[in-house]
Amino acid sequence: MKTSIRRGAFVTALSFAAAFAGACSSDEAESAHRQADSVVVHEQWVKAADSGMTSAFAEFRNSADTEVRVVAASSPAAGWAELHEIAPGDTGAPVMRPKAGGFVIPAGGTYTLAAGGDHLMLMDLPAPLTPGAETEITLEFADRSTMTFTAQVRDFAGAQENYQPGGDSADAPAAPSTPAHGG
Ligand SMILES: [Cu+2]
Repeated sequence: MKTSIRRGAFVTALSFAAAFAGACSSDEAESAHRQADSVVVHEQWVKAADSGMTSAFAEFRNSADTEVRVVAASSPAAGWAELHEIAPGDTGAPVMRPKAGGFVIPAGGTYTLAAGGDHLMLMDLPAPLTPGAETEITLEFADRSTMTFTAQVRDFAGAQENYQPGGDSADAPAAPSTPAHGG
């Protein structure tokens, strides 16, 4: 698939970085390099859905020598979006929920979003997403840089996990270990 990536808000991010550079010494800002600039996306697609919510999947590759962190996502195809993981729920059955800390793409490494695992959740769809259509998805990184890519909508029967809204996962008891959930 041809990959289409647009770097968003470049001028805004530059001026933000300039204002930031003098005062901040955190790991996330130690380099003037924007996190979004070191990431490319492959194999991106969205599960077709008539309404409600659906999942988006992709593989991200980070060419930088430091990790980068995806902290938020948005899409014109969704009222809002979340970064999700799949984990054992209260009953032991797998549920999906917001992933604490976002998606960390290791230095020089990849991070894969796939059915049965981490994914982008597109919620409150304003219109059906039909197979063959395309939509844009924008990722925001920990340094507030952004990247936008185009993903194709595909028919897919999997990725049917129940949604368990987040907010208290940090306080939850340790989940029992379970075999990897296929999907
Ligand atoms: Cu989800």
